[in-house]
Amino acid sequence: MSMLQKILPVVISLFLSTALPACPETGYRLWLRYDKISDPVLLQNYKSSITGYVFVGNSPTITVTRNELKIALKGLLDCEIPELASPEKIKKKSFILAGTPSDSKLIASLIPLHGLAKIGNEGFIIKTVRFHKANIIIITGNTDRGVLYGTFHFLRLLQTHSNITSLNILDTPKIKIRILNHWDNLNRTVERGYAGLSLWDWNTLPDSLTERYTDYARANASVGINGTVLTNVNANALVLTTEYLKKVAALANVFRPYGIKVYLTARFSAPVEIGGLKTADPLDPEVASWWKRKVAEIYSLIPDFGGFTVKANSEGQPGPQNYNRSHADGANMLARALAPYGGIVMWRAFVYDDRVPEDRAKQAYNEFVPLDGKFMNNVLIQVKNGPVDFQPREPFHPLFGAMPHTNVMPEFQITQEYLGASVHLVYLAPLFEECLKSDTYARGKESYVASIIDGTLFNNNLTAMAGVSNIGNVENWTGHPFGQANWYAFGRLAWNPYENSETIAEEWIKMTFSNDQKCVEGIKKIMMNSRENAVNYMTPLGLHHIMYAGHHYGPGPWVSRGRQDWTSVYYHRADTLGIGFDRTTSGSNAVSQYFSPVKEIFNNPETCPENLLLWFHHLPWDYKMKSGRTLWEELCFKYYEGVDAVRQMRKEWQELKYCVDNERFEQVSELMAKQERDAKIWRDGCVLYFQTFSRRPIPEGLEKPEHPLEYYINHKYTDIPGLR
Ligand code: GCW
Repeated sequence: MSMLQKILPVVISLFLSTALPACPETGYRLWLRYDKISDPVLLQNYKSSITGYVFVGNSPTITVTRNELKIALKGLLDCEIPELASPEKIKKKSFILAGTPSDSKLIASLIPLHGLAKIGNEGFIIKTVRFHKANIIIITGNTDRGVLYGTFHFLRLLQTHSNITSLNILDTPKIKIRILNHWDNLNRTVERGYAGLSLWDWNTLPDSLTERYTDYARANASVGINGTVLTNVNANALVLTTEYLKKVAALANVFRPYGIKVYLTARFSAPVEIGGLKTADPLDPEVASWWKRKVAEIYSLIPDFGGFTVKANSEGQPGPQNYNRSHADGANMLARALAPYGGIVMWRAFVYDDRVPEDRAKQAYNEFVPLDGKFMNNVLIQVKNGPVDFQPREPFHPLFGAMPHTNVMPEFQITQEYLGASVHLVYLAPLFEECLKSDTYARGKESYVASIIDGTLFNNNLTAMAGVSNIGNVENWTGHPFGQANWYAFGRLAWNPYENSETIAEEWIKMTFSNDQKCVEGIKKIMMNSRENAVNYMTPLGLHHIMYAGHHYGPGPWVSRGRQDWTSVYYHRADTLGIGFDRTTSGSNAVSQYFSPVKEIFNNPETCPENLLLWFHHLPWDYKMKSGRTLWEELCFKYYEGVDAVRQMRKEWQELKYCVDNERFEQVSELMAKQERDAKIWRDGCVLYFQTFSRRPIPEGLEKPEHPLEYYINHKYTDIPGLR
């Protein structure tokens, strides 16, 4: 055999193995990819630090945690890491020991009590301890759930290529209930959902439990989410019937080991609709006892059921006001039924009258502040981040800080109803962070929204944070690959509302795309700019609620028909003199709902942040901005800046091709092209429309809109997901 004959098969097989494409990337694995550590030195280092692992305890939570670690290590370290027997007998030099001190004497002896005292029942400690010439990485908590969160944290350290040589981490969530709100209907459509159908396949439940339910729970647990409201706040009472409750129970069983409790939306009129009663009046004893029986039934099927989320007397939903009762009457009646089981009520403050358009931004405050102190301890008032409705930018909701004797929780929208659906790349953590870090001055300086909702400012024991989910049954969960970052970031901020969106972005990028420093920086730049860009091409300078009627995807500043406070003209109030909603003391006086000095700052156009200017002020077109431009010019510049930034982002993305797999690279490239197209529609439609009032030219040097205004007014969207 010649030399060539000998080596040919080897060459061919080598060629084949390198030429074979890797499995196509679907995005299904989210940030829990567990691919082999790309840096060989680090890989070696990790391998020598983790030569085995041992878990103590045998609860379902410990079982799934052990399994997660096992799968993750196999992927990350590219070898089977052995599970070891009892830790005392281990001869290995370096291994992981995970479990609670009550399940392991060794852990109890190595972890100081004062540490454990600090971490409550969901926190964890990760500590490298020297023991008989061995280095043990201890992952522990007071409960198995702490061990679960600690394990995910440890895996994140590996996934983000962190140093694990001498660990000493103590972490505990600052908020008790970290919960997703699914606006999922029983027919599997998802209100404001842009990622396919609902994950919950009611037709095949309770018998068929697909892997996806487990993966959903894993993903949530990995970021500390511990609750899920399965159904839409525009609720269907049917979910409370026995047949559906059995289906809910089946999901609860899947989620339980991952520390996730199930909650449902309670339709206020359920006693009439499914209970056969004549009324749903919360003060009627029969109604109260119907709910008590219903709640008892729920707990007989789901012993750790979390409670109810309720949208009442809002946008046509039934509620206590139908019977001349207050929100407190309604919430407390449900809370009384849930209290014996430890259940809670999350009662939404997203209310506005369907008759009187008193400035809509003021109505939740007006209705709820008089009820402060009247809600039971197991009730939380769930308040949207801003006073109107999840707009690209709003000031923080004035209810934060205004109900010191009530549990108040924020609700953020992860699904991008007003921010480009699953087409636009918009990293939302900066929006969430902006709200959480707003200083309300409720108790003087440094009364941050975060310190209200984490219970520290007013000493609340019950704390929560909700996010309206962007998840559906499409393969990659969120439609846009970057939508995953918003789910991730919500979880991380619910765990710690003081966290920075930039840090969170960095973690997510490393886990989801690459640890290559240039790549991380490049993607991070795109993400960190993305929200401001969207604000610029949609609603700069404090404009709001000027979107397309119905689906809310594109611009619609011309929308003027129908209920006044659902139109755009109600909000932007443009006329030949100027633009903006006067909410000052001489206007709707919404500023009065804020504490001093916030109200004075907002009240004065000179001190009002420019990015909220037209939220609070109606100003002449020639009003001088800080840049020296007139308001009209500035408005144009902002709109143009927004589109330019999308173009820039597209260029930056192209430069990242080298570090992103083909599938996601192409998918994002295509989406960005659409985003640019539609950002331009936003810009041109709005600028041309406002120009009909300002009667001023588009400033020199800015490109002319492609079409006349009529084109934008008549434009129909045909290729946007989830539009109905
Ligand atoms: O933002 C609006 C949405 C409605 C939604 C409502 C709410 C679930 O347009 O689709 O209804 O808010 O938050 O209740």
